[in-house]
Amino acid sequence: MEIILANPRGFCAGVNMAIDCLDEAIRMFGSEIYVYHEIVHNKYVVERFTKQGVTFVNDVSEVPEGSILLYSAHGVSPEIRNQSRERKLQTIDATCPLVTKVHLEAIRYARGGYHILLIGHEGHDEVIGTMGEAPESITLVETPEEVAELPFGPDDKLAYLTQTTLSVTEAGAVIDALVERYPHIESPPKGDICYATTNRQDAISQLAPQADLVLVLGSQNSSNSRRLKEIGEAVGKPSYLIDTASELRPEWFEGINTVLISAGASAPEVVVEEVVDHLVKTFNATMREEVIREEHVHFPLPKELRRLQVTN
Ligand code: 0K2
Ligand code: SF4
Repeated sequence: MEIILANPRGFCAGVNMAIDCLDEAIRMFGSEIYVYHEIVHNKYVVERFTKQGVTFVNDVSEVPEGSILLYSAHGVSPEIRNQSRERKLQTIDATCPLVTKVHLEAIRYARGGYHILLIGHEGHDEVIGTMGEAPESITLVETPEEVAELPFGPDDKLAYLTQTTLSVTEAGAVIDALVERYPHIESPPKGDICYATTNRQDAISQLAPQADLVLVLGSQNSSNSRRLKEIGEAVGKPSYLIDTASELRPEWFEGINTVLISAGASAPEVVVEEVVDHLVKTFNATMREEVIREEHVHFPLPKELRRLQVTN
């Protein structure tokens, strides 16, 4: 058996920053720290921090007054920031700067009198945060079919934004439908699907044709990881999204010669290594890594960390 390791895979700059931020906060203040939602959508990462004593909450009211609350990589709405202020929480914002960029675009378009069509998945943490910036001025659109149902006229001032972790192909189909119906619709020049999402999808698209099976490391609630598995399926290969090597099933490998392995932006490299080790031990597999693009993106830790250090 041969393993192809897709590169880029795994942690992106935003996830690295968010995880380093929480590690640093624990080092500075001890583990009595609260995190609003999962720091990233990955079971392994969340369990690691839970074992260290961190508490993940879905509501600000769960956090004792005056405590430290860290916002996850997916960002939060202004309402959550207000609730935190009311509870006198000390907050650390680990939102990825590329998510913040979408928030700022939403604010800018809303102030400019535009109605925003946000392409994204209903109920996703990032979508809830972005919509919260201008709830009256944003409508969520998930599919090209929904574009036909929109109530806006040809002369309305419209703009579109997207969630950062969508399928480039699926989002493209929604954008095409929007542009066809509203040729004057505006959008930020560079788009919102981030470099890491794009690169991991491109790697699977390019490499899956060489494989008989695609394994993606990541959690079921991770949007970008799910999209990677779906690309494997779209290429016509059996594809599985798993958290750890313990989920591997012997029957998946019957008649399989080449396995492509990738990992979502929130999946740590250690779970990739466990899967590779398992395949090497079980099938005497050999491995080659295919780099389709170099990544050199790095985000600094949020400055509140230093400010809190001074005041605590
Ligand atoms: O892919 P998702 O947006 O569900 O989020 P994660 O799996 O946590 O990946 C990191 C991306 C966070 C923000 O874009
Ligand atoms: Fe930021 Fe993209 Fe990573 Fe999300 S997937 S945290 S937007 S770099």
